[in-house]
Amino acid sequence: MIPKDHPRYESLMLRARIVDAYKKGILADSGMIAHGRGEAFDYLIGEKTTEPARKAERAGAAALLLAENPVISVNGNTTALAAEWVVKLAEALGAKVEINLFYRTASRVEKVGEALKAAGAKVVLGVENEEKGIIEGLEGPRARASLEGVCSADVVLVPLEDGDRAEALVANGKTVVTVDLNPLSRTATTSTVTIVDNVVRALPNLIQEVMELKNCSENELKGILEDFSNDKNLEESLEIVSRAYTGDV
Ligand code: PTJ
Repeated sequence: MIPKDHPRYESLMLRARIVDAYKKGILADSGMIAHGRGEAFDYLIGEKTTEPARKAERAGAAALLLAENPVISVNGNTTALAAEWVVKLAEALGAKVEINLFYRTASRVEKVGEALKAAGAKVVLGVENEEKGIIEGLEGPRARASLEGVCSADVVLVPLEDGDRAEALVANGKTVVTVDLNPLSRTATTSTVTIVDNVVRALPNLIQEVMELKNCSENELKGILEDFSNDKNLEESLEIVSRAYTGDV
């Protein structure tokens, strides 16, 4: 039991969810390590949504609203921390939800699917008994994707994605929106729009942006996307990280 007045209450609660998801078979063991890396970067940006993150969330929402076939690709960590937000965002966008696991096992796919359904998802792609598609340029289970989901998507939201897969998705002509607290990761630097924010804040913020932008014209949405530079935005996030030691974040 974590006392509510603990100064690191929020962070400890997220840890507890991660550990619980691991015990339930939703999270990969490496998912705990990935979470620790995320925690460290989150600490450095002040554990809040920064200005550049907010700009990226707006650009990401514009990209997803412009999509003809938007897909939210979900792994163990995202399910553990933000399953309800994934479902709400998918509803707001009319997007598909697909399970794509880096450490794929039939049992984890089943458990992640159950958790997404418990959070309100009606249809979940990427499950075991589905016809398999392939992301060109990747090999093994990591290459697997759903034919009606990621394979035919024009815009994919991939929170906490592995670098190889993010690169392959971009190479396959997809617009890739990612959420990654590490602005130096290969995923962050190769994606079209990188949101350097914790997935627990980024997904609710994306929903808010989608609601605010959904009546914009196609040209207005394209304008938001064209004005966004991922490289510049990552530089701004890195600047915030480097100011952290002065306590000035
Ligand atoms: O569930 P699976 O099998 O698909 O596995 C998922 C993980 C995340 C274990 C797998 O994709 C992996 O090993 O990822 P990496 O290469 O460790 O990358 C994870 C990235 O997510 C790192 O750059 C972390 O900084 C970042 N990250 C971790 N937690 C969060 C985060 N970014 C946003 N919000 C978080 N809560």
